[in-house]
Amino acid sequence: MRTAIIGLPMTGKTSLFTILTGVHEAARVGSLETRIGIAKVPDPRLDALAKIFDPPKITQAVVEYVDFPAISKEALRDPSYLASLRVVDALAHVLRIFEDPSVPHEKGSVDAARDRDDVDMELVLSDLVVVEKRLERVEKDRKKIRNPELDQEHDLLMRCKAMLEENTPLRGMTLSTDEEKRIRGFQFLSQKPMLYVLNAGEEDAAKLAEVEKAYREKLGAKPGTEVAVVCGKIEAELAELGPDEAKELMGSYGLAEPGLLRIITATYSLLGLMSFLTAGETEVRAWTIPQSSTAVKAAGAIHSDFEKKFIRAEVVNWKNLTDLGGYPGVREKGLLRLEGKEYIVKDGDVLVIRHS
Ligand SMILES: Nc1nc2c(ncn2[C@@H]2O[C@H](COP(=O)(O)OP(=O)(O)OP(=O)(O)O)[C@@H](O)[C@H]2O)c(=O)[nH]1
Ligand SMILES: [Mg+2]
Repeated sequence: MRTAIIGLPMTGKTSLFTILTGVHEAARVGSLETRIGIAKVPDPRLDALAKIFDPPKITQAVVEYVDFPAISKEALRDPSYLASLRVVDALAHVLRIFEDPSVPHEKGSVDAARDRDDVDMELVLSDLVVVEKRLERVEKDRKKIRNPELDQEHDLLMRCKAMLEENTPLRGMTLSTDEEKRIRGFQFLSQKPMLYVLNAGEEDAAKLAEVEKAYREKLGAKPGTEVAVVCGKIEAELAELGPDEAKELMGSYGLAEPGLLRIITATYSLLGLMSFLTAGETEVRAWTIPQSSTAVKAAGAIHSDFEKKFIRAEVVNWKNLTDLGGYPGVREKGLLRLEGKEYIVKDGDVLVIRHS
């Protein structure tokens, strides 16, 4: 799972990257390279389980973030910039809402809705170029041979074109499973799920929830999008501190919860993800899978062999397992269930996969 952090110059992209990955690099303002970092998904359930199983290893789920150079018309014509943007699963667009005269704003004033629309339009235009090029090719081919496949592709591309020409991102498009497959190869930028990250000033630190609510209304609910807010500058500083110091500083700013948690939660919800857990004497671990995944798919996330040789899954809710102090307790209470391949895994399920 990889999310690209994009946005106009000096909006707080690198600050967000630091918040998420804990990797700090102050000297990169205006940098033209992309950087990949790993965010560990905070999960208190792991700590609770570790208390019971006392394993040498605790492994959090991870999500990858890429710090992209500022987005612009030029960048979106650069083949290598485009290529690395096309392969990500989601986009996080950093919108500046902090006022600070010492930080220049490319457009001269702070206006999140305008910046959102401008960047979305650039994504739309870049997709339109791809659609038109492909349509030209398909139309040529259709003159040579009759092929229902080509006709279907033509119709689908015409639908994309109509949407894009109305300046509507493809995120809002309703697609059948077949169309979804057909369209996937184009890796359209305006089709990628979009997280709008509002970068607020330190004066907003104590009321981030209110700020987020106000901006949700201002930006309007759009399909395939989510909104989250961070306090870029101070939260990036926090990312470098140890947990105790960070907590103290958070308290002094009035920050209720770490930005990492808010962004990850929003990313999970945007991408329809959830976590299940595994717990034993050697390792306690969280795994990320799409919501509504079956037990056999969850087994495959652990190991492809487990998916092929799946027999059954032993399932128990993490809270029951920790409340009752381990497996003997849940067995005694009859809370450990045996489930088959088609069982729909729930967030917080602890699984043991039985395989041949
Ligand atoms: N006052 C204030 N300044 C901020 C905030 N977030 C970022 N900045 C400042 O804005 C400048 C740019 O921040 P970065 O995180 O480097 O922004 P960026 O989008 O990565 O910038 P480029 O990569 O150069 O496009 C830095 O000087 C930050 O200290 C904020 O919440 N409040
Ligand atoms: Mg940067």
